[in-house]
Amino acid sequence: MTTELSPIDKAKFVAAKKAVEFVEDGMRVGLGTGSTAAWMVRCLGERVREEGLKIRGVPTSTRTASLAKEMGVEVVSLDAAKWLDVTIDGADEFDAELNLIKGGGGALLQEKIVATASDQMIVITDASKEVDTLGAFPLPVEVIPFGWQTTQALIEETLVSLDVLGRSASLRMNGESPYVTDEGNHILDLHLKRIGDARQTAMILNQMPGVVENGLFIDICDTVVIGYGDGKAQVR
Ligand code: ABF
Repeated sequence: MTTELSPIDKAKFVAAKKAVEFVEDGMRVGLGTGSTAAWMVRCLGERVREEGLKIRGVPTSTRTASLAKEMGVEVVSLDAAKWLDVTIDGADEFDAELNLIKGGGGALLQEKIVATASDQMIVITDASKEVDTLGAFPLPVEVIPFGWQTTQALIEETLVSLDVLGRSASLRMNGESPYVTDEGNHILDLHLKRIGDARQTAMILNQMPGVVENGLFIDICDTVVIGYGDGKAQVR
């Protein structure tokens, strides 16, 4: 399965493969979004088909829901599952405290709801996403379409008082049109370069009326599985 993969894809695959070892029969599993999470869904599907593993998966996007069904993983809604044993998802950045930036794939809202409703969140990643301080990756913020430019202006104005280096926000596009999330919202990518106080930044952003959620995951992730191109994986 891995012979023809590039080193980066192999790293993602081995992280995913290692992480699905944490999944046990009968578990309710949050299924993340993104290319690394897609490997995890494929690996879970393999265990379902080959070992008869019985799980219920709660996808964090329509993309993941389609892939899970294709792979033979039973899909249920979060409300049907009520609470999850574990969520396995990718990330855009993680630091030494296992705080994260997520949402580059546009699914941060469902990802945060699902991860927060889980006993355990495992992040799967390659080593390139580890940082000393979060913020080089643009921070995604999901905003409602109504008055999004006013919300953008308010965010930019507020950033002046926060411990961040960059202060601009751009509307995420999908070709010529604004990107639309699964919940019908838009995404502003905040170019902060360095987020000195991630907890405060997350709190202040979420106090703004037009903001639905931000991509800072603080104290949510319990474990990070880092995959490497040589086929090794490290659990932290
Ligand atoms: C999701 O997918 C996101 O929260 C994150 O933005 C992205 C990571 O994508 P990939 O695994 O493709 O790098 O987990």
